[in-house]
Amino acid sequence: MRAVAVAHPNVALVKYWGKRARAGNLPATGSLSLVLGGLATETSVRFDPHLARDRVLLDGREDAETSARVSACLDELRREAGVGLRATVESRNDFPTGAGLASSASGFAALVTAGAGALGLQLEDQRLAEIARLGSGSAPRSLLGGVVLLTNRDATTVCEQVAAPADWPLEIVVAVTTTGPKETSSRIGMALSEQTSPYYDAWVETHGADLAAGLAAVRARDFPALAGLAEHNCLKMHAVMLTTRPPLIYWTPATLACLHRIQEMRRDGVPVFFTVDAGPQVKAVCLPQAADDVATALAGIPGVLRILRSPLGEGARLRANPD
Ligand code: 2P0
Repeated sequence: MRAVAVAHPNVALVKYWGKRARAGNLPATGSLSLVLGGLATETSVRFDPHLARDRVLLDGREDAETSARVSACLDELRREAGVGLRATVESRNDFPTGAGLASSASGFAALVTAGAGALGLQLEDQRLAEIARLGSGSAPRSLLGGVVLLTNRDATTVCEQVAAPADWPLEIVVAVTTTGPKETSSRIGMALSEQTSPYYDAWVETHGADLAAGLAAVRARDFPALAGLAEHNCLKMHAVMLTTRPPLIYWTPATLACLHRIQEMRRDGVPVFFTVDAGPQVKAVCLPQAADDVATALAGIPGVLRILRSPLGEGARLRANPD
């Protein structure tokens, strides 16, 4: 009753910030994302008749909030399988956790994949996406690979692959500007934005048009169109964050310096654009021929601690031969 799964974090080009309903953790909007195959989370789930409660170790540490979310996902899997067994969950990331690199997305995608595998469940994709969503609204996007569209239909989450990694080989250069966990989690930050930002309603109202434009740009492999749209959507989300009370200022000076540098490079004809999530890291999305220059330019910016590089990756999957 043990299985191990691997999943990759994802970065949204048209983002999710805010919920339609807290019950079921239903996002207010759809989103469009890239899966980062160069970064990985590996999660082992072992159901054990001797355990009185679930035990969750994230990079070797226990954390009550994450454990409660993990148990909520496992409860759904237990219900599907008709069992009451508790589980030991061990999850490791090969990249900084909780600092705006979507570790919860890859973590919960790997969790539900391993959990379903350990219980021998063959769930429909949509059901697995719903269970992953309870843990993290962005996790369903890491169940599939390449470019992924998440939409809400009634109260369900539907994910589809818009392009496989080989269809459009984009590369992502991540500039890490801090390595600690962020001060305000996405879940708390979103609730504050919904309640206090005067721009929140405009964000939701204009989101459908952004999603349609982003999708059209991906389908047409139109890099300049995607670049303009993704940067606009990112900055619009940060406008909501900045106008939240208390304000959510996720950027560092190095974050902003990277944004300026990336815009400058694009003006000079380099195929690159930025996106930034609920943290200070900058993700530069580029065509592969530009990746070396982009990595060198960002590495030279004061305050950039580390550069990570990633091609597009595959969706969550079980490890065939776990040790
Ligand atoms: C995104 N983020 O679309 C946006 C951009 C953060 C900024 O999806 O509350 O950590 O657990 O559903 O999954 C963060 O989402 O939040 C997120 P919860 P989650 O990538």
